[in-house]
Amino acid sequence: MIFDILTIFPELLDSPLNESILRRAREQGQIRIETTDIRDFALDKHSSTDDRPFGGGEGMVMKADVLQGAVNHAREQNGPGRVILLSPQGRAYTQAVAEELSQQEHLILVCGRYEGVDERFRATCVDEELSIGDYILTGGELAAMIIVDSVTRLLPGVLGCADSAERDTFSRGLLKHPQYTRPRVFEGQDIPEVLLSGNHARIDEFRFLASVRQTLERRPELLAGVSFSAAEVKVLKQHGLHGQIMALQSESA
Ligand code: 9D3
Repeated sequence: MIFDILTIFPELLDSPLNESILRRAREQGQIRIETTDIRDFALDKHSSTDDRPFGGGEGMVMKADVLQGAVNHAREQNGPGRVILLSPQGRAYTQAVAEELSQQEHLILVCGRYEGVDERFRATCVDEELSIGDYILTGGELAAMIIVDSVTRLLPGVLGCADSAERDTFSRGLLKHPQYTRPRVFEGQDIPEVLLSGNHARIDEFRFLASVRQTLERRPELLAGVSFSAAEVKVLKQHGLHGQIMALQSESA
């Protein structure tokens, strides 16, 4: 998979792309990441990448002609690709979108800065606009890193079995249960007794209930999309949790 990242601050991307799993995926050739400095495609003697908005007002707008030059360069280098603009106006990025993007061969990620990009660039060159959440960043670069990180770990062979993608928080829509390691007692707090029992059926049930309780407390809206087996429903009923969950699931239906 090829990620082309178009930015006016290519150095901002260096350290996240050169450590840990992303570094290994690059070294093993599972991903290729190329950064393009948008400024290299500026057309005037000052190398401008932005200009004042028609109609007046605060802030600067990234120039459509310059951005188009950078996108065309990425296409010439690496072939056609899906052009994604990172912006606060985008569709919400989720694990489902990550899974969809992981099926593509070439993503061209365009990082905005300033107040935004010229609407005609969006209309003619952009396939999809994505936001990573409802908070304000200084630009799209860190959002692009989040997309590279979350898509890369879904590619076949990138994760070892120890960190397999299916066992994660979002794979079944519940938050992960709390975990413990040595020392057994920390700050006067012992670990739950059941974890020392060696009874794996009891441990699985304890962890399942801890996941459900944690999700109810912190992210109840996630429970709307979770389905439970008959055996799980029985456990939820035994612990008085079934009613609450049914209420959350029917709210959204
Ligand atoms: C004053 C209006 N702001 C729009 C909500 C202006 C503005 C704020 C921040 C324009 C650009 C930015 C920079 N942010 C991004 O480029 C960005 C972003 C974000 O701020 N939040 C969540 N996802 C993303 S993806 C790109």
